[in-house]
Amino acid sequence: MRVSITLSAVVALAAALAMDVTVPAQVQAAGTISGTVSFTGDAPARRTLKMAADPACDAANPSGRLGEVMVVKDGKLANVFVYIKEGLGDQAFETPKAPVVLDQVGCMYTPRVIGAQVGQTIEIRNSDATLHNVHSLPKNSKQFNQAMPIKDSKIKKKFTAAEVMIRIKCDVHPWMAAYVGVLEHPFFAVSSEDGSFSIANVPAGTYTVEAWHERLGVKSGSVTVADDGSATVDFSFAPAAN
Ligand SMILES: [Cu+2]
Repeated sequence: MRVSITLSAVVALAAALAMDVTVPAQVQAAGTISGTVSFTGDAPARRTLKMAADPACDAANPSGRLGEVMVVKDGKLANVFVYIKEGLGDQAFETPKAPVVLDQVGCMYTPRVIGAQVGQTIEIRNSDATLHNVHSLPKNSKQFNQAMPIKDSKIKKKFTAAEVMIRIKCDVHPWMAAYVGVLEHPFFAVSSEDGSFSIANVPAGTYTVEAWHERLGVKSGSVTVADDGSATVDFSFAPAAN
């Protein structure tokens, strides 16, 4: 079979490859840490948020909207930030050029929990036709407090120091909250609705892994990752003590 291809197509292909096929150094030892986050006991009922103070928010959620502080389904807990806390030593990791996106959709932060590296751009979007005021509350980086009145607008922010976690709130809508875990490295994940998480490209080593939940606090586990190996660590949270 003979394939005909123009020179310009070859040049374009080469340029595309040169731009996109950058392999991070840590891929050489691509281990994985994965597991499941469980919740034991009775899950508290999720209440419907009262958004009537802003008719635009109400209109964006015609069937109501449940609070997201405790998202438990079949005994599994979502929105848990899981990350390597100790064991990486003094290895340095490049800051990703791609931004982490935090959107405001239907007057809710989406997603509620994200991770970013120190210095990585966090692109905050407003997909709503109403005013949001994004107010970050870090202890180790500078705060920002910025109004976003325009639908489909974006702002770019970064945090300059590691911190687990940084709360972000909206000064217009008191129910809005998001949490950002800022780390010196890329080894973090957030549990899905089925409680699962997976942290990729982990170098071989023994690590302390921490799981953080906004209401239930932190749990800690230990895990050893072999070269190209996968390791499992599960976490179980109990109802918060009153
Ligand atoms: Cu808001």
